[in-house]
Amino acid sequence: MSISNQIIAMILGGGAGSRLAPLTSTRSKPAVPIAGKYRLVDIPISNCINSDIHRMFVLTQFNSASLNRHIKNTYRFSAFSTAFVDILAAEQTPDNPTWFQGTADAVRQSLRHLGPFSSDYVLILSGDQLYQMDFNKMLQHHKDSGAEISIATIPVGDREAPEFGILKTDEEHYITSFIEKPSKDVLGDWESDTGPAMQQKGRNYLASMGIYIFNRKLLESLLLKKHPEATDFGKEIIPASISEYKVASFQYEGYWTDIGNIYSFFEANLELTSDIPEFNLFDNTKSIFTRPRMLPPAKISGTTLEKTVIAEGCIINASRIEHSVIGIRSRIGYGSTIVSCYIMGSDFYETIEDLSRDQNKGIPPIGIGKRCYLRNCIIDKNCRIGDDVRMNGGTHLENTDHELYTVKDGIIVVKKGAVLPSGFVV
Ligand code: ADQ
Ligand code: ADP
Repeated sequence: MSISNQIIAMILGGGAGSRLAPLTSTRSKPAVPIAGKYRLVDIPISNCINSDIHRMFVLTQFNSASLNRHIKNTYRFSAFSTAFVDILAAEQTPDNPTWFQGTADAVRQSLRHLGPFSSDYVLILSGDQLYQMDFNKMLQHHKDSGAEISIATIPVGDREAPEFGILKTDEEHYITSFIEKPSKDVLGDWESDTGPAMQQKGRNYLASMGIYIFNRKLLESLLLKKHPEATDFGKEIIPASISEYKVASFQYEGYWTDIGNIYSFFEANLELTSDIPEFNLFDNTKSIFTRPRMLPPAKISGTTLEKTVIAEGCIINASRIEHSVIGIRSRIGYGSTIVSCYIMGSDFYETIEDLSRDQNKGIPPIGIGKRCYLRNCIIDKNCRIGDDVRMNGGTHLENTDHELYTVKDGIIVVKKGAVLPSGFVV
């Protein structure tokens, strides 16, 4: 039987989304734009498609128009295939008046949608990670080792370890103990033999990547019968299962990064500008899929470009752009300098009439005006930034939430559709 008939994926699209605010204030987390032209949800979906897993549910806390539009317009499969990507938004039902309480609760409330589909296994994925992984290898390992639950794991160093579930295994790679987000003072007890290559990099702890394969019958019985009140996998279901079931660790050593907060999201986007980015968008066999938009090629004039990624449909006349990702349909005016920024771009072009109306009303057109200086910024979609605007992000700025922008960890995040008048300074 082909893999696509054996397994169904459930992608955890996000809880309240507060860690990525304000990017998540008008859209659900899976719809957040990354790398200039994709959305967060394209990563796990593309990994599934590249692994021949064609049946996917995206579990999200609220049903946003942009997520629905993106999924509907992007993942259209042939009428002769059984493939689908369905969004399951938290819904009130007579027996459950609440939102998803956590990851396990989100899966529990969505189990009834699995009902009619044949599958021996359920793959559970996080929606906020950047990686390219072949889940076939993990499934094969799961079957070969006779596991009932498998967790993908990655060696990490002591700085990151407290952010993850950390575990220990026996010689056969079965997990013998697990602790969710250990504090620094107990870390010493949690070191593992991660192999010489990883040890050399100081990566001595095995972290859960939050990627699980469950035998479907066991998942149903755990969530519905044994632990009907449990809300989380990391805090409850996994720790309670290791002594009772065969829980295997599938060790992965490729690039993987969690992009759940503004700082890691910013870093992961800008990392794409390295000479050889660790997340490889230029790989023939691991394409990241997204909506084909039929945009014109980018048009650039008079700009010095240094380590910059530019998406389709841009019109750029800036003086200098450095260490930045410039998203679809971005417009950047003469004399502007952009350093270490992620500019998401815009959803549409303004017409000549729109532009003259903007001018009459005295509001800047969509895009970035002339002679601006932007550093350490994320500019959400459809912003109107006037001329001579200066935003110099960095750790000298305190965290703040202003009507038009937010500062988090030194990064200035300009809110979607914000209008920054000429001369605006942060
Ligand atoms: P966290 O990422 O901290 O740790 P959690 O906040 O539960 O765990 O989120 C896991 C994923 O589920 C994220 O993609 C999140 O957006 C999503 N999610 C959370 N609540 C949700 C909800 N109510 N509805 C839908 N989606 C929801 C987990 C594990 C750790 C592991 C790390 C690896 O618990 O053991 O080390 O992932 O990143
Ligand atoms: P993309 O995948 O290109 O990012 P989205 O579907 O999220 O696209 O966004 C494009 C959105 O912008 C669509 O809802 C589209 O209807 C909207 N849009 C297009 N032209 C205009 C316009 N002139 N004014 C406002 N919204 C527009």
